Amino acid sequence: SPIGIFDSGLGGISVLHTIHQMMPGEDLIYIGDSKYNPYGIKTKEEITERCLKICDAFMELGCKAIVIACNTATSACVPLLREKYPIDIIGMEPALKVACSLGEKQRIAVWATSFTLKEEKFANLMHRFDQEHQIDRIPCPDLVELVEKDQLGDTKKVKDTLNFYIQKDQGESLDSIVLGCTHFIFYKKMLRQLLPDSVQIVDGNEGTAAHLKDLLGQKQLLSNKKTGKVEIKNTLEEKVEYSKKLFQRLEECK
Ligand code: DGN
Repeated sequence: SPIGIFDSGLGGISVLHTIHQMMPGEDLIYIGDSKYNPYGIKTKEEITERCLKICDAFMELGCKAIVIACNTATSACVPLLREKYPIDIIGMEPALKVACSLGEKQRIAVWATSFTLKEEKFANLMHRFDQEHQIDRIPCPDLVELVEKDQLGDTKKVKDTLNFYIQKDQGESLDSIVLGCTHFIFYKKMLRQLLPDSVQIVDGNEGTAAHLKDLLGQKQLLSNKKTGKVEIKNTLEEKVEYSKKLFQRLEECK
């Protein structure tokens, strides 16, 4: 049976790609909720309602696990989803732990949606690390919008926006930036060019995929096929082609 993966729109395509790379034999179904994007400025109740709809759809499709490829949706309702559904629900959170493991007294900027940064889940995560490290929260709503609007090129607008967020935390003295929103992964290469070499860029995609593989392995639910099917859906029909193009783009630069 397949693994269901979803996000508020296109960001989760980067997670879909990482999972496909790590577990090529699995059948994957992706649902992007672009019709209701962005989640980042909605209420917890609104986000939860969308997540329930999507997870119901995955259950009907007979999924063996669900990955919430969205930090915002995870902060809103992961405990509730875990209670409601009988299969493994894998969530995402900003990879602060990875960033803090890079050295002592790290200066870290966490880029995410304002929702993720405001929620209790993140406050608890911060609390585990902010005694020893300096952690800045940077909400980056414009980056989500740029991705949703197909603005992935190396344009002035994209660079200006990235530079704006870099300047917000004085790029030079930083040790790392945590990409705590799956949409931002598409700008990783460009960010690399804009940032000094000393600044690491950290994200949670690999960790999430590895965790999923572990859980399925423990339950002997891993597929033994060589190549799985990747199906990409979106609640906005006109975004399906663009989503496939994004996936293809990641395939080509691996
Ligand atoms: N991609 C989502 C995340 O990881 O938080 C959020 C995007 C959004 O809906 N604002």
